[in-house]
Amino acid sequence: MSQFPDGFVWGTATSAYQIEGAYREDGRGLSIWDAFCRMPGKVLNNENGDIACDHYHRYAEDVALMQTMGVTAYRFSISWSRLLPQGRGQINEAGFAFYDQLINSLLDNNIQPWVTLFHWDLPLALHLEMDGLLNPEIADYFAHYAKLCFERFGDRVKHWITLNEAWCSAMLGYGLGIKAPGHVSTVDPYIAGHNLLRAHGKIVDIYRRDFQSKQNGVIGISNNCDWREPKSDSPADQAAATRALEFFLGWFADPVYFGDYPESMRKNIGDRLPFFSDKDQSLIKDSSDFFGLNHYTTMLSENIEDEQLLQNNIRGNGGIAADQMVLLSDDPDWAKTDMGWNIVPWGCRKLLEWITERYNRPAIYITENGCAIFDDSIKGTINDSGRIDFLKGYLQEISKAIDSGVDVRGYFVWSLLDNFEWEFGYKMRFGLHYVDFVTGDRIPKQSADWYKSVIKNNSL
Ligand code: GBH
Repeated sequence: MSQFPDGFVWGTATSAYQIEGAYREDGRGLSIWDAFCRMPGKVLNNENGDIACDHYHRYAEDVALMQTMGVTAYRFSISWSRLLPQGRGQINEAGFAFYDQLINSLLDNNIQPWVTLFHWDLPLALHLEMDGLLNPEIADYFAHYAKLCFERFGDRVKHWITLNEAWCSAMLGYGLGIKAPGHVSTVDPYIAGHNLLRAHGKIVDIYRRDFQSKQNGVIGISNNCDWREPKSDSPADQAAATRALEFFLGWFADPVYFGDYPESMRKNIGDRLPFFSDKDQSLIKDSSDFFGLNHYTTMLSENIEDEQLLQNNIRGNGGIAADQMVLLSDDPDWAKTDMGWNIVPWGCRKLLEWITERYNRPAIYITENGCAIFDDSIKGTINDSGRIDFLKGYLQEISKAIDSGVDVRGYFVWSLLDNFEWEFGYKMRFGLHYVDFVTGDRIPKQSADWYKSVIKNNSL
């Protein structure tokens, strides 16, 4: 049996574009995802988030689902262009009203709101008018938007996450172009990532200077990282695995904990990797009250210098294989989810131990973990034993990590609902609840019931 510490936070997570819908209602402005989805061929079946789970209209029902499971926290993101349709300037009161209602309804049900300010949906106007994340000034607009959120919601919201998975915005949005805005480059991911870190630093500075002491909340960043296991015992492969983790998690966590990018990145990327000004550095270093981690899978890492092989090794590293000089692969014995992602629970433990060691034992919240897995629907009940096995396996390893001294304080299942899974459209279902996208009906899967008992017992 795995017993979790007292006060362990049990939650679920979603993001605005993936669930809200109501994309043109009540004054919402467009985001880069609204535009990206309209480019034929970018999203499976050319689907989009116009309606998604219609959470904008059905939020009360969704809060009730969480209340039934007994979660103590809900992580959702705010749609920037719902509050500021142009990303700056004119504000949209209807947008604030929506989040006020959602937050109040969560609190009425004893569920703590964990708010992500940016989960990839940059206002389209900022992208078109000023080049989005490539323009250094974007950090000021992030800061302005964040300040409005603290002013309006900070009396009730005590947990803030500045950015979700900056790695994905930078690498998949500005490198491979498989996520919005669909930009392809080997230089720009590093610029986009740099400006995201600068934005994060400014946002945290504002919160700490003007709000934290009055509002008594915490603020941090959530980074994603898949575990990298050396393919062999050779020192070269061991070093390759470390390098792969530095290029993945170190890219964003090293600046936040140490004030600069990992040495290995400087060495391999050269002058394509920007430098922090002293001012930026002082804002970014020590800018997270907790370590937010999104974790999904594991791959093997092999040291390799053949450019050609590396150029084609896109999966798992977003096309920067040639910068890392790491070839990623799968162990054929590993089972996979519907996404084709390897199911390797011990990889999660090793990653937690790696973080603990490298960043000097931070308080870690796993702000996302979950899977898309075949759901067998029989007479109105959804049998997703595969998901239960997945979550159980990962939670067991998390519990082992805690026993060995890793400070994990909470866990959020991705996701509360089946939702718009970005470039995979509605095909990939990550939810604890099944969503019928024709009627909008929600049906709890067996995993929702199972999660309820885990929460109730605070143990597996
Ligand atoms: C998260 O990203 C997002 O925050 C969330 O919005 C999304 O819905 C959810 O996960 C599910 O996708 O193909 O073997 O190379 C996930 C980040 C980064 C995890 C890439 C898997 C690639 C595995 N992902 N990684 S592989």
